[in-house]
Amino acid sequence: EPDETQAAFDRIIERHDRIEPRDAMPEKYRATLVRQIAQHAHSEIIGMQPEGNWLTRAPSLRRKAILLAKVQDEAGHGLYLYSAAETLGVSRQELTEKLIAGTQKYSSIFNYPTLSYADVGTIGWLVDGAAICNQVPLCRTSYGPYGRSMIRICKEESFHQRQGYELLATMMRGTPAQQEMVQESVDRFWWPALMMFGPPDADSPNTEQSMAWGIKRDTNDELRQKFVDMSVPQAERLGVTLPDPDLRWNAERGHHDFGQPDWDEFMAVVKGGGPCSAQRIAHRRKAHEDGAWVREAASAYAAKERQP
Ligand code: FAQ
Repeated sequence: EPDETQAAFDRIIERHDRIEPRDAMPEKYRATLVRQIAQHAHSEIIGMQPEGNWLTRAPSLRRKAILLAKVQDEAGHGLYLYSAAETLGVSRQELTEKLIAGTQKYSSIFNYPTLSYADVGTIGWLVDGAAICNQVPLCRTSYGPYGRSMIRICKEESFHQRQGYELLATMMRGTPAQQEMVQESVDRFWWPALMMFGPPDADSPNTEQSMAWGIKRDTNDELRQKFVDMSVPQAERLGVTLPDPDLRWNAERGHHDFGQPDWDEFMAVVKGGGPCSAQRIAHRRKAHEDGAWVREAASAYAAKERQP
């Protein structure tokens, strides 16, 4: 019987069709999805902090309203993703506890500080830009609930990316001090943005199996290349320089050649040694603990409602 179950699963994967929550699936497939979806959900939730840092200091009411809406969208993305993970038999509570305990990861990018208001624009342009590059193909991932959650998330991320680009374009039409602020921000975020795609394929332990299962549709290096190719003309249009002396068009390949991020820095950040890692987790822990009474009250109310 287990062989038959495996064969049914393999047939669905071969057809590029969807695995749904009630379908039988290998335990490792389920565990890989829980790992990736939880990491993705945690990224959205932790990702609210760097930009949230500027909510009270946005330069106008309009910019404040935009930023508030964007940060709220990220909370929504986190919740859709926790719901997708719950279809695999894990609870949001359990995943949050693992995040706080440091046994589950979130994207390296959110361990860097937001030092100037231009960072709000750069995060929209480059971080949401990288997120879209990575997530559009995930709309076709083999696990149904994950793929479906990606559709709306990608629409919102595209809007976020344009918002960031528009903010930077406005600053680039401003004073020399504003232009310098944008360039300084792009200099800090470019390399961490490239790291978002994960280690080079040769050092990526999960890519091969995740591609075979149709969880990932492209490799880390393929998506990184796509992101560089997409960002170069946008940088030119903005009038900013990308801080990579090796960046140039390669007519033979039909792609840009580019330098490598500092992979030792990446590994250190992934292991919890990023400049803001401790602060991000401490903040999340406090919010979770402060919210305990709300969860208790909601459960008590639900129990009362269930009584005949
Ligand atoms: N940071 O073998 P691989 C957003 C880990 S966008 C931290 O290549 P995989 C939107 C990896 O987990 C950001 N850890 O792994 C937003 C693995 O460790 P493990 C979220 C990383 O899974 C914008 C180990 O390294 N997006 O939030 C990173 O096949 C603005 C080996 O790596 C997603 O999560 C990293 N950058 O490929 C929000 C997208 N890279 O788990 C707010 C979905 C790798 O074995 C503001 N995820 N690691 O202990 C994916 O596509 C994949 O999981 C990858 C990694 C591509 C990230």
